Amino acid sequence: MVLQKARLASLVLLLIQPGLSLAHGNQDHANMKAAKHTADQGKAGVGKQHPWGQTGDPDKVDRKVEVSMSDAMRFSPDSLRVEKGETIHFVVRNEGKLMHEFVLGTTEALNEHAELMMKYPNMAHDEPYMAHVAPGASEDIIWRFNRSGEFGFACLIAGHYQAGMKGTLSVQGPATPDEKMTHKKPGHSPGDARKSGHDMTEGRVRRVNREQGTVMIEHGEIPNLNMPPMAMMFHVEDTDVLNSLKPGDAIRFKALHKDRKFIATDIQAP
Ligand SMILES: [Cu+2]
Repeated sequence: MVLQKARLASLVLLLIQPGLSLAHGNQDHANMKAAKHTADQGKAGVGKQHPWGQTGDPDKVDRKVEVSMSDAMRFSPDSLRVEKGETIHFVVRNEGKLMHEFVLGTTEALNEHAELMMKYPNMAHDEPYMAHVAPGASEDIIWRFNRSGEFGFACLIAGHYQAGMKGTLSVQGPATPDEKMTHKKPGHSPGDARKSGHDMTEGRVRRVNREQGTVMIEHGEIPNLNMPPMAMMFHVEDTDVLNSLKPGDAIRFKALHKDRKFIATDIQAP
């Protein structure tokens, strides 16, 4: 019910201001949510380790934290404090009339991502530490803070971050020796792009949407677009290729940015 409302709301928004809302609003949210958790959680139900934590287990939530977002480009509260080891269930509510999002990360990661969003406003992402929330809707994130440090959260929709839509998140607790290694800047994974030639990108299929002609790809570095590894939605020009793709497939492809859209061409299974 809530999800349907959210979709309806983003559809309406799409009609009113196609340019803006396309930023993050054109996803099938129901599918996205369902796939998000399975895609990121390994066999043990534990997601990839990020410097700011990992996907939390819904059965091990310590506390619920409500965050609201407004068209004044502010979060409330805009400062959070967490004990190291806590699993937080965030309920993120959009009180405004514009699309907003809630993304967790280090300051470096958020800055880098915000810059990409200014460059490519139509980028549609999919990570377990972010929620795109339609006007009037709310979304959930379950996140385990198993690394101490000073982190943040932000709305990275083009212009919102720059208007100050961000907050601080402090995770208190002693650091363990292995944490120091994960605190370094998210580096370029060696080889990925170089190995595969100048304009080919390595990736893994997360989801295929044949009606929309899109595919969500967890991709490596894209040298020709100067984009770091992440999960992102691509359009395909020839939708027939989608019939041969399924979640989990390892692929190589050429990533292009054309008419404000990301396009995957020359898709090949290695
Ligand atoms: Cu926003």
